[in-house]
Amino acid sequence: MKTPLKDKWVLITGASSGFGAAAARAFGAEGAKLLLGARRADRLERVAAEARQAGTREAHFHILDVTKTPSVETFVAWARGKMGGQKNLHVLINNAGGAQGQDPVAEGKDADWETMLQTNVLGVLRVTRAALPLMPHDAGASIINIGSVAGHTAYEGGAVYCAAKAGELQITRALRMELNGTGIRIGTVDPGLAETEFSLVRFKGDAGRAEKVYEGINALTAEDIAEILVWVASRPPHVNIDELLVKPVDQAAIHKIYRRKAG
Ligand code: NDP
Ligand code: 8X3
Repeated sequence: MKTPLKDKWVLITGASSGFGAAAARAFGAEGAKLLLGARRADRLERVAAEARQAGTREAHFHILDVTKTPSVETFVAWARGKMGGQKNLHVLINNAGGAQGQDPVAEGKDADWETMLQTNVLGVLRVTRAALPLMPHDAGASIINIGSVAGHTAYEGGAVYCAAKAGELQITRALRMELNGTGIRIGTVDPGLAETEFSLVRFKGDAGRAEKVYEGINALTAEDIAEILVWVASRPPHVNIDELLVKPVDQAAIHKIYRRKAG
């Protein structure tokens, strides 16, 4: 039997845009109760309103910076308060992250490297460590980490982002073993090219360069991934989706991309 999501608490990091925002709307449509975090409060407020419109009675948000342990601890303490102090967190989605720049290592910037490792690797560790004590055992609870095709295959200019997502994959695998016997499920959903704000952030606001990444292809959408996240969390409690690689049909491999000509 499917694991119901109605009235279950779902915590989503990086809920202010892209996959996280779409996940908030999708879990909201299932009637889940939402705890949303990211750095941009104005965007979170808008997403929480959209999630309520989609169907949930409860969509709460709070500032979160996953690169800072005190921010993560404050956020999780807030989340515990919203849940009435109960050990009631049913789904944790570690989604906050992204890439910074696409420089070869020889021209890499310390700040870019540090941000990528802080968000995609240490952020996942910090949030998971803080949230695990809020997750019930043997009740079909799930942790879903967002990885990437980049964690499976390297590409030029992607050394640190690929290393970070490979790190996320290995953290997920280690946790899968550490959690064995608790009934808490854990897995990673690893998308290929998806048109969100990912490339705009990577290229620091250069919209033209960001658009080129998706030119001529039918990229994944944030909604495609959100639908998969709902599916993963709602499998029967004895079913663990360990690792799911999801690519647009136009992306057969990291560099093997079919692009339609304009016009
Ligand atoms: P977006 O840029 O649209 O969303 C990224 C989200 O992460 C935003 O909500 C942002 O919120 C949040 N975030 C970034 N840094 C922090 C931080 N320090 N603390 C808290 N939140 C943070 O991109 P996507 O939706 O595409 O990205 C979501 C995840 O999916 C990332 O982990 C990314 O690496 C991964 N991914 C993306 C793919 C793609 O092609 N789009 C493919 C595979 C994986 P804010 O700025 O408000 O803090
Ligand atoms: C994002 C996918 O190929 O741009 O994780 O690195 S890619």
